[in-house]
Amino acid sequence: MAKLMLLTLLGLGLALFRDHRASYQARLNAFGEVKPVELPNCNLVKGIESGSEDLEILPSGLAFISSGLKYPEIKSFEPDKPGKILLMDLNEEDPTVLELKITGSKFDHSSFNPHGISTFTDEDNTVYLLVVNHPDFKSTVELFKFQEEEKSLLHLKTIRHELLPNLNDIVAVGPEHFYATNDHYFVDHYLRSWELYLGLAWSYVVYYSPTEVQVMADGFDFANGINISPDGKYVYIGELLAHKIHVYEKHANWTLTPLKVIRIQNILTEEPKVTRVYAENGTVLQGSTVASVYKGKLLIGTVFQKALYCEL
Ligand SMILES: [Ca+2]
Repeated sequence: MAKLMLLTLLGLGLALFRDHRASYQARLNAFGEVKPVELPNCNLVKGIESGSEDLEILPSGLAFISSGLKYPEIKSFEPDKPGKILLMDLNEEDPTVLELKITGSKFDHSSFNPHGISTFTDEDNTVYLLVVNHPDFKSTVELFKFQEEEKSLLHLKTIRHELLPNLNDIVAVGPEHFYATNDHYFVDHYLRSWELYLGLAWSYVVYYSPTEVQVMADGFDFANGINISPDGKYVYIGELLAHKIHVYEKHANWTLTPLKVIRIQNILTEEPKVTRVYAENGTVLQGSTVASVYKGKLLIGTVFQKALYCEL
């Protein structure tokens, strides 16, 4: 009898495992095919070989690029080198990248592992760069002041908080104020794997300021990129494994109200909800994560590899 019970439980477990495996593969879009969509004039950005996971372009055309992310189970072409922040001036004819020097005595450069980034420009035109960092695979936000003349970043502060345990991306709404995505609920590596595999959708978004830290949205199946509309009224959150982009209304007290969900589907039909401007099967770019536009040009970044600059 005990053996029968054990076998039944084993059978049930295997069935559950198989069901979850199928849905896990669908969530990852593991067997999705990429039909190429080409742009007429694309060039790989010289000097980016080990990732450009996130980037942001200032209205002046200066682009910050986060490069060299090391993440469990993700390939790194420079495993022994710290990550870096690159600067690219998109006003140049054939723009190249320059590594920004980091100054400030309290910053440990050797463990720098930059992920999502965001800028905030003050009333006096001071540009702050906020960077998600994973020193020793932990999560912090590093606050820098951009010094354009010196082409450097002055490190001002490291922000850590118990509600910021698994940071992916941030969007700054003040010099020390931001919304951030936590892409997992658990910190433990083993529990994180199960959380993802079972599709628990416990990932969440936090508002941080020096005086208030609060979960503002939750229930995501891997909350990933986050951004804000140019008028500052709406916050967009990418839900990676559900293939959705959520649009939230931002209120004066920083709370978020869900407005609508854009599903990334029917992309190649007559009436797409989203237009695909560029697609490629991995021979040029692998694992693209981010793209932004400046004066008719498109800059595309990748998790661990190169970056591409195209005319739209
Ligand atoms: Ca970002």
